[in-house]
Amino acid sequence: MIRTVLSDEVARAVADGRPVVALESTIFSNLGLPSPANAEALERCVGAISDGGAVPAVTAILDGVARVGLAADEHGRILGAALKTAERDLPVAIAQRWSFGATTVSASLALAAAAGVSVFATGGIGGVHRGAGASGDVSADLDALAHHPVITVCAGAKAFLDLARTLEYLETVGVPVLGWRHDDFPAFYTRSAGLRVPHRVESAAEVAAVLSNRSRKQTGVLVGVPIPQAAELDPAELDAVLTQALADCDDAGISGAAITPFVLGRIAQVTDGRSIPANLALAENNARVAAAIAVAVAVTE
Ligand code: PSU
Ligand code: MN
Repeated sequence: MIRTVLSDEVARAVADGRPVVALESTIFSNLGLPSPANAEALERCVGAISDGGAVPAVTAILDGVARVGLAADEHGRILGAALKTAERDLPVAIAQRWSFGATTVSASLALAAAAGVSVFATGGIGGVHRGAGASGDVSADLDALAHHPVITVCAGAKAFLDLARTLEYLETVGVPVLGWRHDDFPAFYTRSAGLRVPHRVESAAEVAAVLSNRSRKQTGVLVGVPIPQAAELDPAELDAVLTQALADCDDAGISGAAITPFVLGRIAQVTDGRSIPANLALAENNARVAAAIAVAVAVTE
């Protein structure tokens, strides 16, 4: 297993079986939210986890070391320029001593599992891209969900993916997908894209019980939490922006990892910046729900 360095606070909590919630660092870096929203997002997510009675554990590669939990005075380091670090990039980031490797969902799950942390909060996971039949673009996040024993709390997947195929993939690899007090799989900026989740849950205790009763002990659990109603964007407006932005990507030859920043920039532009507070609201809300789940898991374990 990959060697991780835990902060003192996270190490003590893990040793004592107290609740911990891992966070990724990509959303807080220059690859995710623009400044100063990224700093606000970090503060609100960390605050929501602490207020919920859990210990926040930001994951990152710093100076070639895989870290789980950062000291408060290190938070500034993850707000800047980063190299995107998915799970397969972790050994390269260590071997080449990257100054700051920003963890995606897949890398965060790998580090959380290695550190003994069983709950992780993020904004949106990666998934099956539209047109994946031709491009083959399926996020490594899905494979990581299937192979690390961690509960991921998200507001759905990235806004512009093929959500139906993402759900099909998760079914095939045996990841339980749960709707948090909600019948539909959330669609990031909006509460639903019209797709049902296989199972709805009402409580953190239920989620903890799902984790402890899995037949395959390496498999994760995915919890979809809809964006709070007050922060939701207009689904029709969003759909139009996405379709146009993806067509523009095609025309301009933008592909792979460059798609996300381009499309997110376009959404921010067209919604007059309203996508940013929406993103902060859903990230904080997920962190709050993840803390409650971590508390329930700590009681169960
Ligand atoms: N969701 C977003 N924006 C992002 C991501 C997710 O709205 O930037 C990040 C997360 O870190 C996620 C990663 O794990 O993108 C997935 O990237 P890819 O599709 O290249 O696997
Ligand atoms: Mn990809």
